[in-house]
Amino acid sequence: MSDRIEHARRLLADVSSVAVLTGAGISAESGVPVFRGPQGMWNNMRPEDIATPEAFARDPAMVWRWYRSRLATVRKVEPNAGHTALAALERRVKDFTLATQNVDGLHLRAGSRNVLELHGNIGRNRCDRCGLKHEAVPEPEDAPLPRCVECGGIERPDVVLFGEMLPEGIFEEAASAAARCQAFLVIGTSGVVQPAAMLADIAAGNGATVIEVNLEQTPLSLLATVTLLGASGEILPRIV
Ligand code: BV8
Ligand code: ZN
Repeated sequence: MSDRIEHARRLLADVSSVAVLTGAGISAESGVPVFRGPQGMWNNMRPEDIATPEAFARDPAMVWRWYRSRLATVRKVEPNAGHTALAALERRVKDFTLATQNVDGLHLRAGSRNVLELHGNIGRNRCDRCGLKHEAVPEPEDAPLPRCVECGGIERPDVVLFGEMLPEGIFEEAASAAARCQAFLVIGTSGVVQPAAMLADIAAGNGATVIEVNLEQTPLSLLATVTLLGASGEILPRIV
């Protein structure tokens, strides 16, 4: 592993443009459960049943129970060494973009600046009727549905559910960063969710060096110049 770490360090040494895609795996060591895989939280429920607008329309209380429990977890945890390593890398690289699929806000809390939250942020509520957003407040899982102070509409977590478009312009900005970067880091993602995973294809297609950090091989490993198998909280500080 150490020669792979050395290889990754060399690949990162003199680049001036870096783009990063992170997934749930980078927050696992902070104590935020991942979605898929052995400890995946989606092993006992299907994303299509919970994280979809249809599920929210059918049973908003059920969706809120899930998101409220996740928000409670996110508020209790801290960024880990993987998050802080990426914030340190950003300070060293002229052109740095971090696109995350995570909705836990941990990259921002770790000090990362140019963060594109592809799937939104669980720390914000959004009115399903008028779109008004505000900071989410922790509530018991079975509290009444949150209502918008402006129009009385039901509020939802400000996240992108399956079948929904990503926030306006966010993916385009991430795609142009992936297209111009010299090095693309893909960290802690199973690479199954689109269009996020496509960012790795865009980077590789434009000749970028792709460095993957994950516990396991993923469909994106085929694109990687080097795949470092292990925990991102241990590996990232060593390559940054
Ligand atoms: C869109 C909500 C439509 C917020 C999420 C076929 C059938 C049906 C649908 C589709 C299809 N093909 C494509 C689609 C569309 C769908 C999709 O991609 N489905 C997949 C599942 C097949 N995509 C969408 O619907 C997107 N919208 O396409 O719009 C459209 C298009 C045009 C016009 C109109 C409409 C919206 C996608 C966003 C969905 N919302 N979440 C929330 O609650 O979080 S996605 C959800 O999965 C999370 O955001 C999560 O981040 C994301 C991806 O998961 P990962 O981050 O990769 O996490 P995972 O657990 O899977 O993997 C963790 C990895 O880390 C593992 O590999 C593990 O080994 C590793 N790991 C663990 N610990 C560590 C580690 N690595 C390193 N260190 C560790 N310590
Ligand atoms: Zn409203």
